[in-house]
Amino acid sequence: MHLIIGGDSHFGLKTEGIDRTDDILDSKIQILKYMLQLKKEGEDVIYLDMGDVFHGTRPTTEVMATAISYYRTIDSEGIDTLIIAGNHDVIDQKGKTSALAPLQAVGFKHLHIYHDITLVSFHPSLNIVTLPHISKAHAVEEGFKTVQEYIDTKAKGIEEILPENQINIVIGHMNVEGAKTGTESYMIKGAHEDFPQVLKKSKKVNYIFNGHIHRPQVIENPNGPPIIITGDISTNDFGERLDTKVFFDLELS
Ligand SMILES: [Mn+2]
Repeated sequence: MHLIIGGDSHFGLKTEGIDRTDDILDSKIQILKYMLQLKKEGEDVIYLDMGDVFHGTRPTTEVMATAISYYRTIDSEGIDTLIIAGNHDVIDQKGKTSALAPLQAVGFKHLHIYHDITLVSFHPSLNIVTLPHISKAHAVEEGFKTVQEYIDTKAKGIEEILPENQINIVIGHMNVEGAKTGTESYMIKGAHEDFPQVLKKSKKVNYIFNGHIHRPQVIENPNGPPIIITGDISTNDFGERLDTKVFFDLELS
């Protein structure tokens, strides 16, 4: 079983007025080709898409069509894809979800989109905790004063029910203390919440992957697994011109 992990596509991004859809799609297609090769070799593949699929909450019809067409190809190959909403996707308004709503409405069989903190068990002994960006409106609707309070409470409840002796993976779109940022201006947008301590320190968590921060890096985490920051998949601005962009392949036996 291979988990392919990458995030922060930012479909719809313009850099200095230049439309970046083609560059972003090129990077996404590299991931797709890699997954198709694994499938061809008879491997099981799950794609974890780490948030900020779209750069803005109102993507143009062209941008949306590009994204739908991309995820349709993956879906038709029978590859399960989990997307967690990022701060750029989410609409901070009561009753609204995110720019991902049209993708969800297509009704792809293998595409799963998460706007809340949940525990997903896809395969026996493999569990994935989703930590998407949570808006203020969402937290208030759930009866919390702050988003951090909601995240910490919900994360605590999930940590308690995490099965022992299974593979438990957390995927987040949060701030991570100690991370070096390259493109702050893209990230800050309505997102000030920290990765919940309870999951950072949990002895039951085997792997932590986190999007949101655009510079790929590994953050030491003395009481839990290292936090792998997946970064954005293509160079988003000139401040990142020297960065190497990556996606991850986690092979589980
Ligand atoms: Mn981002």
